[in-house]
Amino acid sequence: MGTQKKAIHDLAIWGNAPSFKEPLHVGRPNIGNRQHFLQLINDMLDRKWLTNDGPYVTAFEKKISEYTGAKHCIAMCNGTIALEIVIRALELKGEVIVPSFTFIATAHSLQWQEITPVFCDIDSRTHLIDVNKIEKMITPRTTGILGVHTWGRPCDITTLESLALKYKLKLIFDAAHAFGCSYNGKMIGNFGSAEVFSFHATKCFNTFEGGAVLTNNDALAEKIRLMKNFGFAGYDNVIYIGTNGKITEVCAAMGLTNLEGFEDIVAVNCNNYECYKAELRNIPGISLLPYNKNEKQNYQYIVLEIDETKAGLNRDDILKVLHSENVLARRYFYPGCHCMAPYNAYFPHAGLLLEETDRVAHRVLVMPTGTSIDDTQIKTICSIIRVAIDNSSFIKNKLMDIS
Ligand code: T4K
Repeated sequence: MGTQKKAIHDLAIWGNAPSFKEPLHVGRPNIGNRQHFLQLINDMLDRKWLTNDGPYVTAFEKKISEYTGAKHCIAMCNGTIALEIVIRALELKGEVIVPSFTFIATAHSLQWQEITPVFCDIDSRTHLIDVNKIEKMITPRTTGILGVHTWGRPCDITTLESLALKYKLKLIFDAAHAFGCSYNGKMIGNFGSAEVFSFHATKCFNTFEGGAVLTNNDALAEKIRLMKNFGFAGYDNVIYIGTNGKITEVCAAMGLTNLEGFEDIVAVNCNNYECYKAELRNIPGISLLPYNKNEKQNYQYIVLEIDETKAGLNRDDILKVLHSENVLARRYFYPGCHCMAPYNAYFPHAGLLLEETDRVAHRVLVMPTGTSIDDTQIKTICSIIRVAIDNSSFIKNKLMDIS
C-alpha cells in the first residue's frame, strides 16, 4: 500500500517501485458471508439438486421481486442471454435504437438475432441516450428502443415512454448496472416491457455469472420463463424456440448470500465515492460523474472525465501513469460499439452522428472501488493523479521517452 504523499520523482514511470505491490482492479468481486455461502453449498450437495429451477433459484427470484417490487423475476445464467431472450420474446425485429456508449453485449444481443442496432448519441452530461436525438433515428423498420442505465444512472424513462407510445415501439432497458437503483422513487426493474440486470462477478451485486429479467407483464414473464428452458411447457411439450438461459443453484446461493449483505456493499461504495470526491476536488481537468442523492443508488462505478485542455494530460496519459503504479483503471466503454466489429464495417459513417459518444469515450476513466479498496488506497490513487497533473509537461515528455 502506498503513502498518501507523493512527489513527481516517486512515480513508477521514473523507474521506482509502483505505489501498490498488488494490482488494484476495477470490478473486484464483492463477496458476502463465506460461511453462510459454504453452508448453502453443503446443503445443496446433500440435496443433489444442482440446477433447473431448484429451491435456491426459486427463493432468489422471490427475494429479487420483493426487493425491486417487480411482479416477476426470471433469473438467468447471465445478462447477455437475458437480453437476447427478452428481445426474442417481444418479437423485436428490423431495427432497434440503442446507445453506442455501452458494453458490447447490448449491441450484440440484437445483432445476434439479426436485428440492426441503430446507434443513438448520448448526452455528454449524463452519458445516457440523448432522448432529443431519438426521433431522427426512427425509420419504418424500427420496432423498439433499448435504453441503457449506464453506470446505474437511469435513462430519462418518462420521455422514452412517451416516444415509445407515440411511435408504437417496444421499450426495454439494459439495467446491467442498475440493480438497487431507483427512478422517481420507484426501483429499477419496473419500467418498460422488461428490464435486465447483470449479476456478473464484476457487478456490485454478483452471483458469479448471472442476470435476471424483471417485468410486471404476466404473459411476457411466462413466455420468457419457457424460452429460457428450451421452450418446454411441460414434459415432452415444447411450444417456443428456446435456449438454455438457466442459472445454477450455486449461482443462486451466491445471490442469496450477497443479497443479505447488499446494503453494506452499497454503503462501502458510497463511502468510496465520497472519498474520491473529496480527494479529487480542485484538480484541474478532472471531474467525477455525480450521483443523484435523491434516488436510491448503488454507487458501483467511479467515473472520471479528463479534460486535456485543463489537465495538460489526456485520459490515456493518466491511464499509463496509473497502470505503471498498479492502479488498473479502465476505459469503459471505449471506443464505443460503433467502432467495433462488425458494426464499424456495417456502419462506417455512424460516428458522424455520434459526436458526444466519441467525445465521452475519449475522456472517461473508471476507477477501482468496492469492498477490496480502502480510503488510504483511494487517497494514494488520487495523489498520483494530482502529482501527474501538477507536473503535466514533465509527464508528457517522460511518456514520450518511454513510448
Ligand atoms: N450490458 C451492460 C451495460 C454491461 O455492462 C454488461 C456487462 C452486459 C450488458 C452483459 O452482462 P453479462 O452477460 O456480463 O452478465 C466486464 C464484465 O465481464 C461484464 O459483465 C461487464 N458488463 C463489463 C462492464 O465488464 P470485461 O471484459 O471488462 O471483463 P474483465 O475480464 O476485463 O474483468 C474486469 C475487471 O474485473 C478486471 O479488472 C479484473 C476484475 N475481475 C474480474 C473477474 C471476472 C476480478 O477481479 N475478478 C473476477 O472474477 O467485462
